[in-house]
Amino acid sequence: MGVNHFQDPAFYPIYEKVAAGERLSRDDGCTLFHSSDLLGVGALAQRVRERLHGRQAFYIYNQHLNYSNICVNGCRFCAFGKKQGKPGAYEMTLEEIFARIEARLHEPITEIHIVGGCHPELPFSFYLEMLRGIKRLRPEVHLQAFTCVEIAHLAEKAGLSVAETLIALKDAGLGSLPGGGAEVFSPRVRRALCPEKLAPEGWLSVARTAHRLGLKSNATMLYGHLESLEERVDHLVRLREVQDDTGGFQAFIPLAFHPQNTGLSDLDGPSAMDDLKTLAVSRLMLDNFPHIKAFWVMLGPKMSQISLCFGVDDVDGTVMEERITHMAGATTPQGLTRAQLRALIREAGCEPVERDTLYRLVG
Ligand code: V47
Repeated sequence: MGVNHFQDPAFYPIYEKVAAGERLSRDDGCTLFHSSDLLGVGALAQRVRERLHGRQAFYIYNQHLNYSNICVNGCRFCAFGKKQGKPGAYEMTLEEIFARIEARLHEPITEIHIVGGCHPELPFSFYLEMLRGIKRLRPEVHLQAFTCVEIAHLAEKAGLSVAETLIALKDAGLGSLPGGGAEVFSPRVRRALCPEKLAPEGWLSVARTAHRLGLKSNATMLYGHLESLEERVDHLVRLREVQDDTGGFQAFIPLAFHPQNTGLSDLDGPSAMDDLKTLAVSRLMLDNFPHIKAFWVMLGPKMSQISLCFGVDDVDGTVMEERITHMAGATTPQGLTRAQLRALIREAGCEPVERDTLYRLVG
């Protein structure tokens, strides 16, 4: 890749920085987002991706478990969360949860990804029992459970500090935190979309505490709704600052907004150009994040495959049952097999690598 590669002359100084391994500024992030030179942004992001991971592309054999959608927050972008007692609200009992795990004991699952709403009543003991019970059934599995938002909620309900809550969950089997609930940190957007939800400072503080206690976590950004491109860059910069301090984030996952059945159903959601550009700019801005993940459930397997040429090095996993995106209109399958994931990666010219949650190689 040379300087002549770019349609957009504003990319030349950015190219020099990327080639030298220098950090990009907020202005660079905005320049990249505002440009229509998608292939130029992609080429820059691929340079970083290949420096970090060569041709490797990661996937995991995982199971998603959305134990309850009952939630006190009422976020306008969410079709999953329901107020207690309202149509569509559900909560699994511990027995139902364990039955879901038992049903797939014969599969070589290495991670169970557990996310739910902020339930007004479930006691803290329910969450501890859930983790302990799953660990009894599958001692070897890694439990990636509860977003920073759920952790802060559990702490408040239990009358514990965030650190005490995380320590108790860790003792019960928690292995790491998924990246959900960050949405977009802009106060303007949050006032419009999710005023009840844990504020950005709270989300970042839970992540910092988890990292201090030795728990890794992921980070997300919900994009393609009311946020501006500058607000996206700000979100990335705030995550980058925390990562400079803690080093505890593993992957960043941009989440493509799905409008159906939400309070923003008049919107279209992000375009294909936007999906790819957001992944590529994330790779470029988050120079201290090891991995950029394309969550195929939201992007679709086809877009996830192409994203491997735009800075992405991870396509998540087998999943098999997902409710949050599907309740918001996703038409993607509920799961992909290992063979499908490997074929998708290979066809993009990458080498499929099965990983566990902590990016250790499996098999
Ligand atoms: O926190 C809610 C988002 C998140 C919608 O850490 C929506 O590896 C799109 O965080 N359209 C949950 N997104 C999913 C999540 C996740 C997924 C896969 C992997 C990982 C990881 C994390 O989904 C929520 C919220 O930010 N969300 N509603 C919607 N309508």
